[in-house]
Amino acid sequence: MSVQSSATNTGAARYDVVVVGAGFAGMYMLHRLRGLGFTARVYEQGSGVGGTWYWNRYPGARCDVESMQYSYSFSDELQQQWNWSERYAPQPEILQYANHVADRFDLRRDIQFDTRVERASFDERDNLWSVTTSDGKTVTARFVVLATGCLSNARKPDIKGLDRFEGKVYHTGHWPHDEVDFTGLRVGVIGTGSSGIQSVPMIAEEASHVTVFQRTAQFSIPARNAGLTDEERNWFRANYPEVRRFAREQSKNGIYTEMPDRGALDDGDNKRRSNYEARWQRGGLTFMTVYNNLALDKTANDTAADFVRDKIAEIVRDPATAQLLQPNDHPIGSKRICIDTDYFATFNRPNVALVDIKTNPIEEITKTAIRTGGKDIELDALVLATGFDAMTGSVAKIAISGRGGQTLNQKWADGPRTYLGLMSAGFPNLFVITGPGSPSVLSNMIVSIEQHVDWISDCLSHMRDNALEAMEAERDAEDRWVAHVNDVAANTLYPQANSWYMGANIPGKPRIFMPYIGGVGPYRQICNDVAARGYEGFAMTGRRQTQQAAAS
Ligand code: NA7
Repeated sequence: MSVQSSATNTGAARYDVVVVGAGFAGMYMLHRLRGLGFTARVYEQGSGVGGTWYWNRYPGARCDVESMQYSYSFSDELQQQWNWSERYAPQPEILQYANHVADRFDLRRDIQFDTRVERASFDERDNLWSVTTSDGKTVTARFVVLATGCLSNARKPDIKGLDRFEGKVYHTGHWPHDEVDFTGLRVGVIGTGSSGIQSVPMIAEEASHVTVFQRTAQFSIPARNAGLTDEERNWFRANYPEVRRFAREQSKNGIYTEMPDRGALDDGDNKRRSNYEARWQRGGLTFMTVYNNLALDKTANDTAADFVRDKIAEIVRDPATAQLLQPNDHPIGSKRICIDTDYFATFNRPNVALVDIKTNPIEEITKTAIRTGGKDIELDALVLATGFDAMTGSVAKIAISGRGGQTLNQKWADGPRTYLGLMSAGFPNLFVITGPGSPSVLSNMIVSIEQHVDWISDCLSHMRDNALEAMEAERDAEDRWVAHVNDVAANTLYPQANSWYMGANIPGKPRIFMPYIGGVGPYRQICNDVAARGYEGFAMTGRRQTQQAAAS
């Protein structure tokens, strides 16, 4: 492969790599490509960098991984110098960080904003992708990297009458950039996943009344968010080599924390309760790593679920509301656990009501109200905290055609199929970052992003060094990987929940457990071993072989 200049005399600009998306994945991909001397163009539909943090601006939006760990590790200067202000960074600060990275590494000059990639087609004769964007232009590239994000495709629910509602309607995943003021308004919030749970307490402080429409009660752990002290920041800065090494190589979820060495049933009731209490007081996602079998053994899981249900009953004063808020239809952790600030306590406020739409589904939305159980609840504004077409939704919006004109949507009609979550057979030179079949959303995303970007970067260098110009997942390797991903998931409690991990939140979407649950450390080792064995399971060809194949 030769490094191309960014414009050729054929008219269409030509790049080594087109990257789709300028979130944390796209930005780091661009940085690495530049460092290796590849030409690259990034297309981003938003007007700025940050991806999911650009779109998710709802009140209370915050990362559920601690700031000192939800940050890039590729530049030691950056991680030593950036000052996170809180234990869990709020969305504006994460976006500020993304902008800082874009400026610091001078990324913007290769990013075209306000531009969607509409189509990408692979030309088998020349091993080139043709990429058409929403401004009507087409460029060519040897490689395309989909850095489109897992939680970027906000989903508007199909609720009868929604378009008829005359008040303002907001989606948490597509929040306006201007200030939204709920003062004095009666607000309805549909959805009680992470976005609903983070935003309800904030909206309740402003609105005259909030009605929360709950289909599924969720497990949520207090964040215990607080300002970071210098001492805490400095501890991380001094220990980053080990923190990052552990997160990458040893952890399951890309987070530096204790690794549990015993199961929940190995302890007696009192000891177990005091362990859960300690984690509840500490706050955050590590509640789920107090024991090593909470995701595997239902009886063990029940002990943690019961603990949280008891906490809800202690916090919420009205017994009927408390009971409704207690999740009882899925194991704790099998839907992404939420991290909140005063979510359950918010239901003690006189201006907050909970409506059970599992028993009484929303019948329709009228011009001024939501009708459920034959009753109209009058509202001035509506917040849809209804989630995303996760993991595959943003990819599916692009018309991608590979070998023989097959589209990726056709190939993935029964669920996504990838080898290592990185490539899909029949789509040469097309990489996905944190795609289905990789740890992705089950992990600290930045750790997984950096691993994929580094692997892809090494792979492209290898191809250039060996005059290779096409690479493709082999179907056998892909089939084996898909079977492995399914087997690992089947041994856990995860498939027991109707979660977005399973595609269950989108009517008609195939039910397949999409992320790889084998753990960040083991997964990295598998990817490294594949590369060390000459990219085992991938077919790599040079120009001459391609021409011979085309001629025969
Ligand atoms: P989630 O976690 O997918 O939550 C969406 C919520 O909206 C959930 O409570 C859904 O209930 C509910 N929902 C979705 N569609 C409907 C309809 N049609 N009617 C009623 N209720 C509905 O999205 P979030 O944005 O909160 O969080 C996504 C991730 O972002 C999160 O996991 C973190 O990783 C960050 P359901 O549970 O499907 O019954």
